[in-house]
Amino acid sequence: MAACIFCKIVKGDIPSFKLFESDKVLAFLDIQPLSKGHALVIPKHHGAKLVDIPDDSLTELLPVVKKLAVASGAENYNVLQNNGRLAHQEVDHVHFHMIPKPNETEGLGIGWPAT
Ligand code: DGP
Repeated sequence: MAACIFCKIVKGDIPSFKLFESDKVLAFLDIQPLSKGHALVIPKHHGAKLVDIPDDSLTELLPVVKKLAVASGAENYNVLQNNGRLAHQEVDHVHFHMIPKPNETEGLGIGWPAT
């Protein structure tokens, strides 16, 4: 979709710090991180909400979220996926947030990239 920010990131028209890439999935650092290592995992196929994404793309997303959670080194993290404005979705291209919750003793980011 031409006007979609995340489609532009997929095409390389907007730069991003890529963490993982496959035929169907891209992961990159969030530009407005809530913590160090805050990552976004998206299907390359454009769809605004979860229900718009083909199952074969969806099934590839969660293992990548898991891979990034492990690579972050965080023992504590949130995985979020917002759908619609009332649910705080700002970018209308499906994305999973993987948000490490660092404590004072654990290091973060050492595992990037997660390939
Ligand atoms: P949400 O509220 O769930 O739609 O979160 C959208 C996230 O996307 C938000 O945390 C900021 C991030 N974001 C928006 N534009 C860009 C961008 O151009 N590059 C990157 N890396 N992240 C972006």
